[in-house]
Amino acid sequence: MKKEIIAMLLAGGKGTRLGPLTKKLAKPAVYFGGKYRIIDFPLSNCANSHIDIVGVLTQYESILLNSHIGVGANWGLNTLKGGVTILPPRETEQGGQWYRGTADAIYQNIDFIDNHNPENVLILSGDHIYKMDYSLMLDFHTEKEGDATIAVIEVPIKEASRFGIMNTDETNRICEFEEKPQYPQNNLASMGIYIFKWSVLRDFLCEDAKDSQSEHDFGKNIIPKMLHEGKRMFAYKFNGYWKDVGTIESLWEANMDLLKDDNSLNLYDNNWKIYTDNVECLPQYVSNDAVIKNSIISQGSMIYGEVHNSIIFSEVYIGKGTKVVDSVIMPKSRIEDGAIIEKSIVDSEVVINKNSKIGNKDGKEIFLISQCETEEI
Ligand code: ADQ
Ligand code: ADP
Repeated sequence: MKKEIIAMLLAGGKGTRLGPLTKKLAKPAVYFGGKYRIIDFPLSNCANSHIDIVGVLTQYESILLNSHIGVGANWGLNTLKGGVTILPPRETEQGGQWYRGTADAIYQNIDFIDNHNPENVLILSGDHIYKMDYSLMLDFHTEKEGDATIAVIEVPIKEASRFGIMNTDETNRICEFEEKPQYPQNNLASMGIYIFKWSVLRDFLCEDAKDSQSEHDFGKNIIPKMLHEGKRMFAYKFNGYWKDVGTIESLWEANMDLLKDDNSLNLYDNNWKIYTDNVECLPQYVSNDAVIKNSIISQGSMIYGEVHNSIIFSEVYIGKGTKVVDSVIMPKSRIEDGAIIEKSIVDSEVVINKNSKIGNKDGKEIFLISQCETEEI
């Protein structure tokens, strides 16, 4: 029997722009929002959209990601028919090689997809923070009888060169597409979320695999080729909160967005929960002298100092006389007595020494403190 749709989640990128945060961790495994990892968002979206078969394509530093995802139980995905399958590059009869790009990662898993015999394939990225009902995008795709549908969002024009940018006609059919244009003419950006008719995509992937000039990338190769060959490609407009957290600055901003009054991501929405691997921790403790304002404080943390407009992950220690402002402190880090942290991201398991001062709340830059080094971004 034909399945209407399955999802393939690309989680293999190195994430070099996140600096030391991804030295030992794949980008999708990076911490976010006090208790989550980035990949929890697309996985929860799949579960909430009733997509019950998800292949996760991993590659770079994938061990931690594998143990976090497991069989998908935290997202309720293992109890459904298919569940989550982790798909690292592997040896086959034809030999084996690393995924050469996003399209190659899907190409190397053609058998997995064929086994499920889907009408459509949803391709997702492991590094976006958003809540999205993919079933509405599928309805749009089906209604348009599209070969491909790309989710799009308007971005500030000064950021447009970081994205795939397109032009559409009045029926939302895509007429032009350029991957990361140097001088973007408009701001309609690809969110890197695609629904393809599988039979069509399959042919393009097989062609692309033979092309030695290709970088085997959806944005650079597959989408331009499909458009060039006149395929029916549509843009599905998304109006909610969406952020590509590929840089330290955007990761910090997305965390800070959670603390805004008008935050449209809303993690407290019971109709669209974001699930994660719940770690067992002690309750948090807040001392008599502690001051906490507009912050998210996670389990097992101990607060003796001041925390303003910050995200504190689990088992963090904030010592006496400290001041943490506009910052993100990842699990198990210790801010020793008297330290001042402003506009910074402190990686997990880092100790900030007594009375040190890091960051500047009035400055433009975000400071990143990790175990390996201290960086000014
Ligand atoms: P980029 O953000 O540059 O552009 P890309 O580097 O292709 O995205 O990564 C997309 C996803 O694939 C990430 O989750 C990454 O981890 C994963 N990935 C990268 N290489 C991989 C590999 N070899 N194997 C497995 N997974 C891999 C894309 C589009 C743009 C669009 C933006 C939106 O190309 O058109 O605007 O996403 O963020
Ligand atoms: P960034 O652009 O921040 O480095 P991305 O996740 O977008 O992060 O991926 C960057 C590049 O790393 C991509 O071009 C991708 O092809 C490449 N890449 C993906 N997997 C690996 C890997 N296992 N080892 C090295 N590079 C990889």
